[in-house]
Parts: sequence; structure tokens; C-alpha cells
Amino acid sequence: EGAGPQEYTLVKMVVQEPFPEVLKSFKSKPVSLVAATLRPETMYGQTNCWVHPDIKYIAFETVNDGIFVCTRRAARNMSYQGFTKKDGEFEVLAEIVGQDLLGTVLKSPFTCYPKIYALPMLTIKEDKGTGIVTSVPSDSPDDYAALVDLEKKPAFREKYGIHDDMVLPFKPVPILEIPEFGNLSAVFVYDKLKIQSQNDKDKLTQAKEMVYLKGFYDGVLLVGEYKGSKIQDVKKNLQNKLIQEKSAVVYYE
Ligand code: A2H
Repeated sequence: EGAGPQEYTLVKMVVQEPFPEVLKSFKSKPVSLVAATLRPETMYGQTNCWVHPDIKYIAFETVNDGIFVCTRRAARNMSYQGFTKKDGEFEVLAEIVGQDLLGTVLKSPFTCYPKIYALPMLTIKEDKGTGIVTSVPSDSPDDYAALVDLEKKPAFREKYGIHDDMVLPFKPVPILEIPEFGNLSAVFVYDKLKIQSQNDKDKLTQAKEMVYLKGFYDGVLLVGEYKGSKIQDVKKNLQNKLIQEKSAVVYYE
């Protein structure tokens, strides 16, 4: 990583009925779990949202985008980037532990699934992005590994009160073709490296290295208005489209 700030696209994953208990009092405004991504061009393949059951999140009000749920640290950063009324200030409307967000119904931009769910991921870092991650198991080895963990282990689902129908219908969606890796590159490298779980750290690092650069330079979109284009040529256009339709904002840290 370089010396400058990292730019993320913050995708608004909008809370739908039935609201979880901890968010019920905010219903009159749009409430979003905001996910920081480096890959806006992959939003067509979202299958779920990841939250860490033990991380503490907050809800705060933005000037233009309704109520955001993210870590306190991310809210503080946002408050210096024009998201709140007063520079450097944000009012904590609620403190929420990730556990209480699990199973929340969400609507997220571009994905073919009309509603998706907040599910547990245990490798989320508290000190990066918003502490909320959008899941694209077709192209992110971390996301695919975490989704397979939930699929394969009913006890893991049960522990967090996750119903089968929040997980089992959500298959990875072919959205990018990468030469040598096919149209589900994360699945390909997961199988090739025989990754066992989301905790398989070294192999997942290797998997990410394998797909990342190749995807960026040689990956071709299979869906959407830029179908047939190379990712590097349209990544920025897709970020702009998300921003214009108010489904995303830019965030730095
Ligand atoms: B990426 P970097 Cl398709 N903890 O988005 C763990 N992971 C986090 C996180 C956190 N607190 N915040 C963001 N991330 C993930 C899409 C994606 C991503 C694809 C492929 C690779 C990929 C869909 N998930 O990231 O350390 C988010 O997942 C590969 C690293 O700042 C975000 O982009 O480079 C990326 O990690 C940011 O990681």
C-alpha cells in the first residue's frame, strides 16, 4: 500500500422490512449498512452482506444519505469528509453489536437478488473500511470461503440464528470472465488451492494474489451495460453510475 489515502466505494445496503429490533426506531428515514469495497465493478455479483457478530457498530445520521450503520471509527472518518452537519462531529444514534444485525434483509444495487441478508464473517477487521463488507463470492476468495462455511455447516448457521433460506439459495453469479480462471474465479482458486475455510489465511492471501491483477487487466464483464468490456476500462464508469443513482458514495481512509 502506498503513502496516500485509499479510496473506497461505499455501497449502501438499504435495510428492508422487517427491521431488526435495534434499528426499528429509525424507520422513517432510509437506513443503510454501508460496505467499503475496492471493486465497484463486481456489485452485480452480490449475494449477501457480511458483519462481524462481535464488532460494535453505530448508527449516525448523514446530511444527504439517511442513516448509516458502520464502525465508530469509520463514522469519525466520514465526519471529516462532509458526511455530517458539522466537520468532525457525528451524533451516535445507537450502539449496535454485529450479532443484532444478523439476518437483516437488505436491498443492494446491481445484484440480481432482489433481497439479500446480513450474515456472519469472522475475519472482518475492525480497523479497516466500515467493518461491513459486501459479499461477491464469484470473485472474492474470502467471500466464497465464508459463504461455503455457512453452507456446509448447519451448526454454524444455527449458532447465529441464520435460517437456511438466507444462505442456501444464494449461489455465486458469473459476472466476470478471467482467462485461465473462467467465470467464477474465486470458486476456481478456492478449489485449486483446496481452501478449507475462511480461516485458511495463507491460502486465501495466495488466492487473492492469483485473481486480483489478472482480473483487473484481463477480466471482461459478462453482465450489465458494459457487458463485453474490460474491467480496467469501465471500473470508474461503474463507480460513477453507482454514485449518480445514489447507491454509493466515495470514502477515503
Ligand atoms: B472487496 P484492502 Cl469481488 N475486513 O470488495 C475485511 N475485509 C474487508 C474489510 C474489513 N473491515 N473492509 C473491506 N474488506 C474487503 C469486493 C471484493 C473485494 C472482491 C474481490 C476482492 C476484494 C467484494 N467483497 O478485496 O485491505 C472488501 O472486499 C480483496 C482484498 O483495503 C474490499 O474490497 O485492500 C477489500 O477487502 C479492501 O481491502
